[in-house]
Amino acid sequence: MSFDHNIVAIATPPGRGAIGIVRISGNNSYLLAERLVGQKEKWRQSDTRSLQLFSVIDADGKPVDDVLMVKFKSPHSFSGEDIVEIHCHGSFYILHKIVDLLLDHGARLAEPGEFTKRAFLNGKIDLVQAESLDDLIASKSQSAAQLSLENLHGHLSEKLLQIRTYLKEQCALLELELDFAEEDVEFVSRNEFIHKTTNILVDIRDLLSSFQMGRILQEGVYAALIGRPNVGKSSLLNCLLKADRAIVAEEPGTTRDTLQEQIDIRGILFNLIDTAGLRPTHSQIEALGISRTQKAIDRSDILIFIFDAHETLQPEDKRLLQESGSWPVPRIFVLNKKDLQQNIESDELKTFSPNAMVSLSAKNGKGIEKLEEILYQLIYQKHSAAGQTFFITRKRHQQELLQAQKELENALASLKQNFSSEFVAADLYRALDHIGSITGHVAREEILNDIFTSFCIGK
Ligand SMILES: Nc1nc2c(ncn2[C@@H]2O[C@H](COP(=O)(O)OP(=O)(O)OP(=O)(O)O)[C@@H](O)[C@H]2O)c(=O)[nH]1
Ligand SMILES: [Mg+2]
Repeated sequence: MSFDHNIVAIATPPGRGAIGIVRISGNNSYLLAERLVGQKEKWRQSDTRSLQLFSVIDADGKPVDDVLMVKFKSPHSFSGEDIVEIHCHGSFYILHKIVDLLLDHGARLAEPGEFTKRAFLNGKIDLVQAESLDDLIASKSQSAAQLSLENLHGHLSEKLLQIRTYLKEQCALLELELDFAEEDVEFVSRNEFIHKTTNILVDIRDLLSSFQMGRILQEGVYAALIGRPNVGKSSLLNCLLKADRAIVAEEPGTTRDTLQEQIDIRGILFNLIDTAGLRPTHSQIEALGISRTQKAIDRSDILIFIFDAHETLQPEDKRLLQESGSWPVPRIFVLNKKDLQQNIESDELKTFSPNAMVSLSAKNGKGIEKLEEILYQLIYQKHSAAGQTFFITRKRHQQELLQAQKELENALASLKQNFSSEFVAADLYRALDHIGSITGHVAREEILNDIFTSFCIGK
């Protein structure tokens, strides 16, 4: 596919840097680059994929910068078109000057994600890979980067392709049956069809159940720190962060708003949420804070309950414990203030069956590694127990898979009720469309726009 316009953008992040990169993609990108440099013949003769030194000049022939430039020849480039990268010095002025010169020479500014959109439209990557690229750039932890890279390499796409291939074959056979309707032949063995479609449904269910872990690995684990006022929630947040982030004070009810910070524990990202202490209150502000705590609890993948071990269990602790019995996420009990005399009834706490219990001091940091180990193990175990090899990471994938699942269930039901092949085929086609939307084999304009506009410019 060829596009009229040659697009240009700065590919490196804003700010001062040793090097900055400007990228051009399009049929005439070599020519545009030629207009930019003094040594035109050298540029024309230069090999692809090899960096060479050039001098960029402005309209009056004055030098702008000494740069390294490289050509990538279509179709062996990221976008599938001819690409030129200009590696200049990372000054705001120079980068923008080079872009301005290229605009004067006939390029236009790239829209967000336009390089990747071209890669997709030229069949270099599918939509899942395009999204993984965006995720990879945004990744903040080892697990997120690893997962994005696997999906970028086509791990998930291959699985979806297998499903699509099977569905396409079945659709073709069912259509053939319709062509020979008068002769009453069956090209698709009903038993085999039921067996294979059931297997495909299992694959789809596995993919659907990978969503929670996929999201956790990608976005990080949400873990709220909860407990009654003054037990040391904010102190624990600071201790885990190794930074003085939240206000800590002797006065109960210090934290009013929720406060979220990220930490990396052995390659897994955790989003820790410090919350307002839970207790009955007449203060309107405190009540608002408590309702935010409730929201933080609802969105958490793990809950960290904090108790003041220097004191006995208070009615507020007990109320919270009772309430939390029905919450469907792992709960860790932290017995804080280990440095003081211990008065808490830890045996009573055990009767509330926490997933783990740890005694520590948020004040001096003793025991904090144990909590980190517990947090890591909880996620690691969940991950390995699930035994998943493919992960979907986006709501979009989940929604399409849910629809495909529904259509396949309908197809099976139609078949079991001996409906004619056209009904079964119609269900299969719809399932095929939903799977195809994930990879972009069936592409709707608004989906493409949604995906690519969320990219950064220059990608
Ligand atoms: N001795 C001791 N004191 C602690 C420890 N952790 C917290 N504290 C003290 O307990 C008091 C309350 O700590 P915070 O971290 O503000 O408690 P909180 O749970 O966030 O309180 P609210 O925001 O009011 O709900 C402060 O005076 C802290 O210094 C600890 O491990 N040992
Ligand atoms: Mg606090």
